[in-house]
Order: sequence, then C-alpha cells, then structure tokens
Amino acid sequence: MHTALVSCPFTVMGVINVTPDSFSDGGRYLDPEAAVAHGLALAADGAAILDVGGESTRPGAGPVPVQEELRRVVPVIEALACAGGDFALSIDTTKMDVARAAMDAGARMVNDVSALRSDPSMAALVAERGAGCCLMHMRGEPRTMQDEPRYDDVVSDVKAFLEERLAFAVGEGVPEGKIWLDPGIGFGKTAAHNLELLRRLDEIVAIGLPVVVGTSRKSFLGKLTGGRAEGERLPGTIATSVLAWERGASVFRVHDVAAVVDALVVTAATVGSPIVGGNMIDEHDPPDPDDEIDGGGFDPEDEDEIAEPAVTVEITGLSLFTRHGVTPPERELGQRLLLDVTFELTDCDAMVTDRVEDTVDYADVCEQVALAAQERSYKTLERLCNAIAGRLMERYGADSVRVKATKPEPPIALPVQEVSVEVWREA
Ligand code: HH2
Repeated sequence: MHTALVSCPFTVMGVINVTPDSFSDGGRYLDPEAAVAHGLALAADGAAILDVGGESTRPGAGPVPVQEELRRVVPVIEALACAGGDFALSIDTTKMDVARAAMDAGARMVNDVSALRSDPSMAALVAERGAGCCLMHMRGEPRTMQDEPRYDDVVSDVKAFLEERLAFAVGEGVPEGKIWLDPGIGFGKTAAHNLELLRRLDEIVAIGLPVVVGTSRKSFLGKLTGGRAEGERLPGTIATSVLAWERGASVFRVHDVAAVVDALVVTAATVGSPIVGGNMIDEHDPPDPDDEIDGGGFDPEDEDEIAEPAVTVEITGLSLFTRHGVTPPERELGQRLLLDVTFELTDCDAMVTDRVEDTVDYADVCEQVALAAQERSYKTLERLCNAIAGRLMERYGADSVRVKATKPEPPIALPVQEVSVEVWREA
C-alpha cells in the first residue's frame, strides 16, 4: 500500500480500459479478472477514483454497440465495488444505458467525454442518481476529431464550451458541486493546442470548479520527445501533470498512478501549502511539550496575564470548495462551504503605530484559511474547523480563534437551509 508522508491536495483517477483497442493499453485488461486486479493495484498505488471504460476514444475509433460495452464494464465495476476499498468508481461512457447499469453496479460518477451531448437523457440520469459528473471538451467525435482541428483561440473556445455545458448540466438538475471540468487534452487538438491549454490552464480553473487533466501517455508527448512510444511517455505525463497542478488542476486521470502520485506529492510538499512558519505540517508529529510551559492559573505579578487591549479580526462568508464528507465519493467530489473566522490578538502594534505593516493582512488570512481547508480531505466539519483554527493561531499568534463552517442545503431528507459547526480554541 502506498502511503504518502504529506497530505495530498489532489486526486488521482486511475484508468482501467476494458477494451481491445485503447491507444496505450488496448487488450491488456479485456479479461474482467485482469481488469479488477489492475484496478485494485491502481488503488493501492494511490488512485482515489478508478475510471472504468469499455469504449476507446482514440482518434479514428468507431462506436462500440451498447450491449458489448455493458458486457465489458459491468462485471468489472461490480467486482471492484464488491472488493471495496478507499476508492470511488467512475464510468467512462457517453451512453446513458451504460452509465445507468454502471451506477446500478456501484459507480458514483460519470465521466462523459461528450459532456452530456451524446445522449440527451444522460444529464437527467446523473441528476436523478445524485452522481458526480465530469464534463470534457471534445471537438467533434473521436472518428473525425483530429481532422485539422482549428480554433479562434483554443483556451477561450474550450472555456466557453465548458461554461455552456456547465450551465446545461445545472439546468438539468445536476448540482454544481458535483461537476468537474476537463479541457480534453488530445480530443480534437493539435500538439500546439494541448500545450496552449496547459500553459493557460488557470483560465479554465477560473471557472471555479475542480479541473481534471488527462495527458497520460498521449500522442503530443510522443511528438515532443522525438516519437517516443506510448509506454515511454511517463516523463512527459509527469511533467505535464505537475505543471497542471501548479496552474490549479486538482484531478489527474492517469495510467501510471504510483509515479504520478509520487511526483505530485513531492511537488505539493515543495511548493505547495503544507508549510506553516517554515515547518512542514506532519499530522504524525507528537505535540511539543514546550507548548505546556505555562501551567495555567492567574498570577497578578505576571504582566502577560494582565488584560491588554485586544483586537478582534473577523472575516465572514469566505466561500470555498473543500473535500470533506463521510463517504469517499463525497470527499472526492468535494462541496462548497461558507467559512467565518474570528480571532483575537493582544499584540497588534497597529493600534498604536497606525502602520499597515503592523496589522494582519486580510488577504493572507483568507489564503491561509483556504490552504488549511483544502490541503487534505476531512470526514467531519469539526476536524476541518480545528485545522483552520490551528493554522491561524500558529501564523498570527492569536490568543483565541473561532471558526464556523456552514454547509448550505445539506443533502438530508428534511428541508433545511443550512447546517453549521463552530470550533473555538484558546491559546
Ligand atoms: N482521455 C481518454 C479517455 N477518457 N476522460 C477524461 N475526462 N479526460 C481525458 O483526458 C480522457 C478521458 C483517453 O485515454 P484512454 O482512456 O487511455 O484511451 P482510450 O480512449 O483509447 O481507451
């Protein structure tokens, strides 16, 4: 079992192609037993989602009849759901009948490379089942998509397409919090288009939903490296995944899970969020006994304990997308939360000096709250609030911190406007 030493602010989706003709691994997992064993190995390597597909989308690929696609994917999904584990199952299909059977068998997410265009009833099915959904950009259809692809501006065109598809899905009843977006690397795009999309991925990320990137083993990586074959494109897959993470992508659909997870863990640890006051946060660190120096009790001789003027900093309504929840799919798909934080400082020189440098930077506070909330997934709002409180105390030397997390329209049977949890900590 792969165990990372730092928290992982990303999700890796392992590819299971139950096909005879997929571009990089066609025929290897056509046998259901081989596909299931492969899926379990990918999960052990760190894949939080297993994406099972029974129809190749490689350029020039023809359609697979629905009965054949069902025959390929359903037994594999059933067996993986039965085997269980800390992963969610996704079905890579454009057909509603396949998506429905896959969800009956245990899939919780539909990865539709047509972005709900191929089958008009797909959106309603996804909404009705409360499933997650990945909307991907593709120009045309696999058979013809690589015939001289042209765009006015590939990034703006892809972004407009994804925004339109997002509005459609939401209009059909799929909650925004269940939707991921994917620029569709290699789907009706030249190598230059793919590179432009990766370079300017932040423009797609700006839509505000989790962005999926699938560069794994794709042909533009071969072209860029002097014609490397599919099996030799892992360095390119890693380079593009790391770059996409740095530009804001959060989900990576890959064949070589272990290597990509390692690369992203190291990247996140190096440039990412888990740094506080110069120290790497390690959940396994024992508490520091020096924290207990003051044994408590009021001592009138102790200047530190004489009441001083205090400053209260309050930030309300910070809207964030976080990965918390009780079930693995909830944690993988994430949900929107509103956060209110209040903290008290006795040591705030700005009260006297009136210098901006002597107060806290509110933008930095919001950033710290977002980093603490998003750097890993939590099962409970209590733990999430506590992590934020700890981060604020450590960074600003706050004497007390109050963090409130509010979840609008919680998924419970009775009509409730919102639920919230508040955690209060004192130094
Ligand atoms: N790429 C492939 C298939 N499905 N889904 C999403 N969301 N994003 C992608 O980039 C993507 C995808 C193509 O890869 P693969 O499944 O390995 O190949 P094939 O379609 O030939 O089976």
